[in-house]
Amino acid sequence: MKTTQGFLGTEAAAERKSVFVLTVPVEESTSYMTGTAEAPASILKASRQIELYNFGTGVDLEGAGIATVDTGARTLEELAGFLRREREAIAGGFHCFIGGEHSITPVILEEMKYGEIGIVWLDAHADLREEYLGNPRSHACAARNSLPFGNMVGIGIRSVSRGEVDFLGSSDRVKIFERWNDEAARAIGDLPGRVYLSLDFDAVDPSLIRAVGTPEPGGLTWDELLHIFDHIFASKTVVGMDAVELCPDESDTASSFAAAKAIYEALTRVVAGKGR
Ligand SMILES: [Mn+2]
Repeated sequence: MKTTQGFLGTEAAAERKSVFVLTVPVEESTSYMTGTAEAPASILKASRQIELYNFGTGVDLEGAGIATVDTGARTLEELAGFLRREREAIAGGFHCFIGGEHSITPVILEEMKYGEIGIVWLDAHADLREEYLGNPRSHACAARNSLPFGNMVGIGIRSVSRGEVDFLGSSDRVKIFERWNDEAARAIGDLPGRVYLSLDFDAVDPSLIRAVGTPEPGGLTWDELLHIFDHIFASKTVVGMDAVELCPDESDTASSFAAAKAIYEALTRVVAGKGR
């Protein structure tokens, strides 16, 4: 397992790795705009422009022990293989996986074996299809395929198929909300004490992050995203997270920067002692 200078330009000392940022450039089933395999590199590059001192929270990430690991995984099979080999090596820290497409999440949940968890799913789309374009492991099925690992609360979701509405009506394992509100907060409260956070960047309004595969207007504001992080990290033990589906565009540095900053805001809360 090779660590390099990476997220935020930091390099963790060998003895102190509290956070593993793992890059996962998997792109197998993208259905609209392509390029999410380039997201980890674009996010790492943008992250080097972020101040290590977080003015909003007062937390300083200097020396926090953030190790960036290139999984080298281009396919879901390669990701599963990497996690089987390296799970023990990264078990001591918090995991933040940077995709790549959303189909990586159920593979992570299966291989990391987090035990009893709830799942917080920030996304524009329900991702609850049984199969999409003939592919049961498509990004459009990622939430459905994650349900065996824990009950789920989806937030920011504003694009749902008729079939998914029927499934939601028949399942007590998943609740979805278009906005972040008291009802959504209560639903998170009903999840187990340990949760996994999956952030699809299209959950955020495209006025903030436009470079995604399927941009949907009307998403979460920046303040709402930070409130969700505050709520989850304060009220739950977050066992790990992923951040997926950016499709970087060289002419749109704001999207890559906002994506990097969103990850930074979450990791700030981990380092502040509100993670696992
Ligand atoms: Mn998604």
